[in-house]
Amino acid sequence: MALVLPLAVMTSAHPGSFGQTAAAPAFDLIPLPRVVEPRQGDGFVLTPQTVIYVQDRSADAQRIGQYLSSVIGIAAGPEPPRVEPARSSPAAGGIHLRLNDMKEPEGYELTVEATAITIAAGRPAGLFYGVQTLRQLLPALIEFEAVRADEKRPLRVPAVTIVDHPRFRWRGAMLDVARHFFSVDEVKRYLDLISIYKLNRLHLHLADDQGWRIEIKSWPNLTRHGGSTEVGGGPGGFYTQAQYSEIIAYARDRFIEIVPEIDMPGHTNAALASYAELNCDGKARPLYTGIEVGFSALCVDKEITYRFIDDVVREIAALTPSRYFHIGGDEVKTLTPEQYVRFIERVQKIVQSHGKQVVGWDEIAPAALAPGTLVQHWRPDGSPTAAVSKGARIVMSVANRAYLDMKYDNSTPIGLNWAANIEVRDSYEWDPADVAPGISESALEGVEAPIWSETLGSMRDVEFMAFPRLVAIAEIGWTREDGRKWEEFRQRLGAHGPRFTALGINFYRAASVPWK
Ligand code: TNX
Repeated sequence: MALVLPLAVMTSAHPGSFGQTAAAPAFDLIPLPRVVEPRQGDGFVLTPQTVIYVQDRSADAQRIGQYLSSVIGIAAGPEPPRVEPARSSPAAGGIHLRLNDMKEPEGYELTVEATAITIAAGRPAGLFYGVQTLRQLLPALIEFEAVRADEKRPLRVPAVTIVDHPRFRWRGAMLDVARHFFSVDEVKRYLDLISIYKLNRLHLHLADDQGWRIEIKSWPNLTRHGGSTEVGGGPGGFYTQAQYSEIIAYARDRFIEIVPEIDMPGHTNAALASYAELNCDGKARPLYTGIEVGFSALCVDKEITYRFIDDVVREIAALTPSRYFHIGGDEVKTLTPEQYVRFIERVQKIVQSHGKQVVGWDEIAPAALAPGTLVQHWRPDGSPTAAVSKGARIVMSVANRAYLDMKYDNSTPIGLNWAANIEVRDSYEWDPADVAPGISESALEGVEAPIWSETLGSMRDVEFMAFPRLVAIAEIGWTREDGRKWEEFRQRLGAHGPRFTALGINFYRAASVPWK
């Protein structure tokens, strides 16, 4: 019989359990869960007979069972564990996934005993996060496809009870596929990696001066011409609508929502190069492969501009389950403030007419924002107070903490440094609720770590900049603020070195982290 106590009781009865700095270092889990209670006994050993029992017949729950089976793979036996419907009287000796009446939408409880492992959650998302926690309780070697299965055994999971839910609803990463293009398989790999750390948004920056990366059937030259290059003059690329849908489905299976961004009115040279009529002077711009910003803008006083935007938003919105559509709005240097505000307000109406809510970079704050708009705060010297006072909610991506394209230090061979050099400690040791006066926890939708790709030409480059800083941001998004301490985090992070290696991640071996 599993010992499952309500969270409040557990927390108050064991005030020292949070963080687990002393005896058990929280089993090196990242993000750190709310409550980690080691239990008596030896824990659970996976064998070739271990079965995954899924109590709920929903497609989501079944998929999570299959996902867990594929994570374990052939580490426990000659075949991945079987996935079966739960029996009415719970069988001992298996891994049980079940839905209960837990209120926290992404919360879960994980119990490991000698006789069984149980993950219970109110919703499938919570089951998935419980599975990711269980994955981290298994040896890093399970991630290593090249290692012989018998070298991974015995697969022992320590006896423990974990009760957990996230701090923020929005725990995001952003990938700039415009400056350099990344293939569907590369995006899937990024999704795989971020899902291990319980991130639940991937914002795709789908258009910028250097490239248009998503097929728009009513404006085919956007990708045919506008998608044909990238920074440095490489061949670029784009996603067909079918490929975009494939990315969305892959993300959904990992409980990640894809948030599409079409940056406008600036950062639009690829569109202006593809269609002469979008320019005020009616002349197509040349394609652009440099890394300057701020020089391009749609012709905000021409009606065709809004027909164009309506078509683009309609086609993308129809493919996108997220309620959000990101309109960019950053770094416009060629319009008057009045032109800019009028543009944003008109585009907001278009986005709403297609059933979506606007997300924009913090420059959109002077416009009249509809309730429910999300403002992504990125400028270190800015303040989101104006946006908050209009009822917007904030996604915190402040560049001197959360930008993964910033160099670690002066010797980092790739990346930019206009906002800061960001060492791993800098990316961890800050509180999104304490970045600027006037925003508090309740105004925050969450955090997001963008990675801009001007200087990142390959997935290896992306991984080097994202790992381990993205893992630090993931913990900020999930773990209670009062449970985070750099001294303790760096130990847990060091323990993830072998897991990064097993996953083939090209990561930055920060000197400040005791890598195992
Ligand atoms: C600023 S952040 C930009 C991007 C650049 C990035 C480079 C933002 C909203 N705009 O266009 O790629 O800096 O760090």
